[in-house]
Formats: sequence, C-alpha cells, structure tokens
Amino acid sequence: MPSRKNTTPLGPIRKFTITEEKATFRSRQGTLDVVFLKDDVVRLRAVKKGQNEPDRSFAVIPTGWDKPETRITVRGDSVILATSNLSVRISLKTGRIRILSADRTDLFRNAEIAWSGAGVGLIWKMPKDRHIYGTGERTGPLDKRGTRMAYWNTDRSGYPVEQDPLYQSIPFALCMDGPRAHGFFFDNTFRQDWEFSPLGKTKAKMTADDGALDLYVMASGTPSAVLERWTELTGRMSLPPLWALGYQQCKWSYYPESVVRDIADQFRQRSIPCDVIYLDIDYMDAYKDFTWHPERFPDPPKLVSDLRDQGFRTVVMLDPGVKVEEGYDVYETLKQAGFVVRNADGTPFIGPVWPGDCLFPDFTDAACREWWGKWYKGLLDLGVAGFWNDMNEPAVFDAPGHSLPLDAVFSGDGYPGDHRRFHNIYGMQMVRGTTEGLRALRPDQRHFVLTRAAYAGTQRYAAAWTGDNCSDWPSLRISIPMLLNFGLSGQAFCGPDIGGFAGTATPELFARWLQVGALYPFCRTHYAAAPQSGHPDINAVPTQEPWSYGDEWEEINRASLELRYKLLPYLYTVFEEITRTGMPVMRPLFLQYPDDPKTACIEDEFLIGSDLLCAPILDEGRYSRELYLPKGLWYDYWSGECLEGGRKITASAPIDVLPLFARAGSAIPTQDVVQHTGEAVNKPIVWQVWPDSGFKAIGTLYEDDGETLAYTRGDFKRTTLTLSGTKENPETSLQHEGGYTGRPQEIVIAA
Ligand code: MIG
Repeated sequence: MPSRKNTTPLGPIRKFTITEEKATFRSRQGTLDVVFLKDDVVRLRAVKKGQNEPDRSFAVIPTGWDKPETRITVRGDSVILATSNLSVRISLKTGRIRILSADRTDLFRNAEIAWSGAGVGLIWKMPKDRHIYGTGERTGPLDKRGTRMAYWNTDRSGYPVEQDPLYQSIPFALCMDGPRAHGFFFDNTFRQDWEFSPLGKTKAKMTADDGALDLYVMASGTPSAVLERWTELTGRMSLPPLWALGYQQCKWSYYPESVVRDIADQFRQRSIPCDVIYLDIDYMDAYKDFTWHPERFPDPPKLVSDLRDQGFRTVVMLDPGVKVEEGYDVYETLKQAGFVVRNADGTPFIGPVWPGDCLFPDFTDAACREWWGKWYKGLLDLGVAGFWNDMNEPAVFDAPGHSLPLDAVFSGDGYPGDHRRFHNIYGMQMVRGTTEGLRALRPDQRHFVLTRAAYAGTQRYAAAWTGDNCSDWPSLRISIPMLLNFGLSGQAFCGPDIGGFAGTATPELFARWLQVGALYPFCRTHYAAAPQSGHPDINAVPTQEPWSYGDEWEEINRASLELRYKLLPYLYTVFEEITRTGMPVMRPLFLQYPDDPKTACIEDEFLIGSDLLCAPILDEGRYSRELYLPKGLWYDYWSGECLEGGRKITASAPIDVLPLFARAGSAIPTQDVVQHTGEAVNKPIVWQVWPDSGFKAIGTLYEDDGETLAYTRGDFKRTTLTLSGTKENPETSLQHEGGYTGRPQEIVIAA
C-alpha cells in the first residue's frame, strides 16, 4: 500500500456494540473488533465491508489466560476500553485509534486502519526514541528503526548482508521506550511490508497484501514479560534432546559412505568434540525423499549404527518436492491421495526442484501432514536421529518468484486459498507434519527437526538456521544481531552456517567464527561443495572441517568446541529455562539490563543466559576490542580478573581467545571436556562459582535423561547452588528438586 493517498481509512464509526466477548465498531468501510485477552494483551481485528476472512491463526495457540475485567467509558466522541494495564481509545469521529499502557506510554498513537485494493494496513505515530527489535529473520542492525522490511519467505542462496526478506517471516516486534517494553504481532500470512522511520522521526507503517488487520498488542512492562506473553501466545520450543546441543558437522554433501566414516573417524582421532553428522541431499536416490542412493549408501542401517557406536547421531535432509516417477511409492501415494498444491484450474502443480519435476504436498491439509509424517518411520527405524527440512519456502527452480505460482490453490484445512495466503506458512506446516509424525511414531522421545522457512510459532515444531550465508566477515558480524532478533521473535534454537555456506572461509575467518559459534544456540558448521552448487569437483573445494586449515588452526578450533562442551550443563539449563519462560538462550544486553540505556543498540556482544557475556572478534586481523560491561562486577572468564562494569573496557583477544565474562554473583555449572554428549553421563558437574562483592553467588543446574519425556513426569533434577560466608570461610549449599538422580557435583570458587 504505497501512500495514505490511495487508501480508504476505516473512517467515522457509525455504530458500536459492546458485549462480554468484544467491542465492535462499524464504519462505512469496515468493522473493527477489540478483544482483551488478558489485562495486558489486546487483539484488534479489522475487516473490510463484505470481506469474508476466516478468523483462524496458524501462529496463535490456546493460552489459558483469564479474561480481564474491562471498563468502558464514552468521553466526548471517543470510546475508551480499558483494563488495569492497557487502554484502547477509538475516536468515533475519525475511526482512529490510540493504545496506551497503564503508565500512559503511547503504544499506538493516531493509528489509522486503511485499505487499498485487497491490501490492508496500519499507519501510526511512533515516539522518536522508541527502539524496535524482533521482526524475525533479518540481516541489518539489531534496532529496526529506520528500516523497511518485507515478510515473504525467500530462498536467496549466498545472500549478501543487505538481503531482505529472507526465509522466515515472524511479524512480531519487541519495542522499548527506555526501560519500558511492549510488543505487537500482526498476524497475517500474506506478504507484509513494514517501515519505521529512523530514530528522531515518527512515521510507522505496516501493510499486508490481503486478509485482515489482525493485531495483538502486549503491554507487559519489562521485555522479559513481553517475551513471556508472546511465547504463551504462539508457543515455545520444547526441550530438545541433549545431543542437539552438541557440535554438528555438515557439508553439501558428505558422500559416499566411506567419506562419512572418514569424517567421523577424524573427529575421534583428533579428539575434536562432535555429536552430529549430516547427510545433505546427495544421500538420496535421485533426490527422492525417503530413499537412499544404492551405491553411495549401500547399507544405511549399518552406517548409522556404526556412527552411533562412535557417539554420533545422523541427521538427514528431506525436501518438500516429491519426484514425479511412476512406481515411486511416495509419489504414487501422494498422487493417489490428491492432497497436492494445485494450479488455478485444479490440475496438480508440477514444477522442477532437485529431483526434476515434482509434486508439492499440500501441507495445509491435515491428512497430507499425517501422510508426510508417517514416512519418517523407515528412517527412525534404521536409527536416523534428526531431520532437516530444506527448500520449504517452497523454492521452485526456474519459476517466477522462485516459488509456486501466486494463484496456486491450497486446501487450507477447510479454508481454501491461494499461494499468496499460504506461502509464508508452507514451511511451517511442513515441519508441523514432520514433528507431529515423529511424535506419533516415538511418543516418549524428544525430536530434532531443522527448518529453513517459517512463520510465527514455528519454534513449536523445529529449530532454524539462517540459510545460505557467505564465507565472509560481514556475514559473521551480522550473525549476532540476526540471532538476537530471532530469539526475541520466539525462535531461540537458531544458528547460521558456521564458516559460511557459499564461498571459502580463510583459516582466520573460520577460527573466529567457530569461536563465537561455540556459543550459538544451534552450533553447526555447513558449507557448499557440491557440483550442483557450482563446484566442478566435490573434492577440489577447500574443506571446512575444524582440521582443514593445518595444525595450529586445528588446535584453536578444538579449543573452541571444547569450551562448548565444558559449558553444556549451563547451556542445557538455559535451554530448559526457555521452555518455561520464553527467554531466549542468546540475549541482547538490553534484555537483561533494560534500565541501562547504553545497552539499547549493542549488537556485537551478547549474553548466554544471564551469566555469561561474550564479545567476539568479528574482524580480520583484530586482536583486541572494546566492549561494554553492564553495571556490576564481571570476571574475565579466562584470567579470573574481576572488572568493574557500567563502562567500556578493552579486552585483549589473541587469535586463540574469545573474550568471555562471567557475571559476579553467578554460579555456572560446567563439566570436563567430553567428545560427545553421550560421554558425559556419569562425569561430575563442576560448578564455577563467581562471588560478588559481598561474597554471594547463586546458580541453577537442570538435569534429566536428555532424550525422553520422563522429565515431564517429574524425572528431572534442579539444583540451586548458593554461596555465602567469606573468602576464608566460604559456605555453599546445594538444594535439589525433582526425582532424577543426576550426576555428582564439585564446586570451584573463582576468587
Ligand atoms: O538448492 O541441499 O540452504 O543448506 O546444503 C540448494 C543443498 C539446496 C539449500 C540449503 C543448503 C543445502 C542445499 N540446499
């Protein structure tokens, strides 16, 4: 929707009705419903007159929230609807809206709903100093003021750091006015475009190409409270299997089998920790889902079980396109059932991807998702541990827009629609089918699914990676704000291809990338070397394994991964926290320190949980850097030196050092280095205790069996360590909760 000029606003309200359920405002142009879902959450939903828009969401789940008490006041020409935390004022004369939080912060001021053709949008005034975060998968700065953004899942291989949009659409924003936070979610699966004027100006606009203006506003006060609401509304990731937190090694592609075995052997011979090896598309027979290439992988169960004996899990790729081939059972059953994406004339859509001509399963159909999920049985039975769903924007070769035709038809579980409506949720519904299938097949196991495309709420089904980035320093640098905003958007289990997917990493770039990558929530190296990606000979491409760059670099890379494995007990504890609170694993500083304005735009540092601060090196040839330590005391993780925060410091960072700091007052559970997560089982937990100025510290450890759902039945152990006393006479207490036995624990006090 280009400008206010060509649009038709909601305009004067001619009639309004208020029931227990909702308040409804009708103008000549359309209808606006206002529904309070909780004292700090309101939903505004507007449809154009005559528009028949189904009221259903792919993102929002039942919340169990109590309906709040609402006061209604008519003042002058305005109707004001308010709870104790939030008020919505509608001007009857203009149809414009103002939303205020209890502390009278203007969340939306002078907001106008307007239509233009099939499109709908909201234009409003935004305070000059408001910061905006979240907004899903984005390159660019952490703060989204002064940017334009689109939501339209896009496969752009080897994307430059200016690329927008990318593969995932999460139209949620976390807004900060000084220390006060609120959030909003524009729940609409059509293409959206958002534009926020730079700091210092006030224009804000979001539009969708079709559908309803469906806006959720969360006025929760602190940023962590907003994220709690947001992840109640759209769901949280469930606790992943412990092995999925280990290091993962991937290439397009490792084959044949002998190469895979060699990679596994090298990790173990060189004592470089690793939990997962990936098989990219070339393990399949002619890229046919749920098949194996007969020559490259003659005995998959044997391979997978031998890898398992060495402590590796195998993750394999599945793409949405199903090869058109008579006699291929996946194709035959799909064709027979008929739940495929169709052309406007009703015939099945056929388009090329890796296998050649393909049918595209219609994952918006429950029966199709169920059919898809069942195919995983064969792979699970032979021991494959995790699944990687790629190309699910969906990407279609040689097609306009590199995807399905816009008028392609989907069944939509009873609400049919075209590709414009379902494009942004295709990937989400695919991994929904995958994960629901896995859960049905192995109900007491945790599952690991990785997706490239997504919409809001996809964290309920899958982890995410940031697609085909490049082996260059700018791509390393933007990975930090990208992952931070991803986490703030609800997708906390995320990471980029370490070392970069396209191109060749220099030894230094790879080493620096793996250093910080060891702290990414999802920690996987991946790179393109396949002939199909433009490399004539798969063996001629410089390899991107931790040992690919010679002995000195190998030592540095080994140390990076050893740090991850040492910190795994802490990381796992932080992952468990997200399943209960929605706080991301990797956090921008402002999330923990909203009262400190200096943290608002820091995008080259981050926290893991609340206790570890990392300030990675993101430039070539740099061996020290400035960084900001938030208020309080911090310990240099390596030297143990205690530093005063609330100021900038310079950290030295020779090539083998990742600047890392522990918060004074914390206790961080660690372990000795292991080569894979399975080795840790009975090894002691080592508490690193970092006393504050009063010689106090507190920390948590979460343990369970790491792979089943037994923890949901009380079979977990949560330990709280408390330090008191004095340096000379330290006192520590360990308090336990839950029925799991857990590992032995040792305590080391840093100071
Ligand atoms: O058209 O499966 O983003 O990770 O290696 C490329 C091959 C298809 C794109 C994925 C990438 C993967 C590659 N895939």
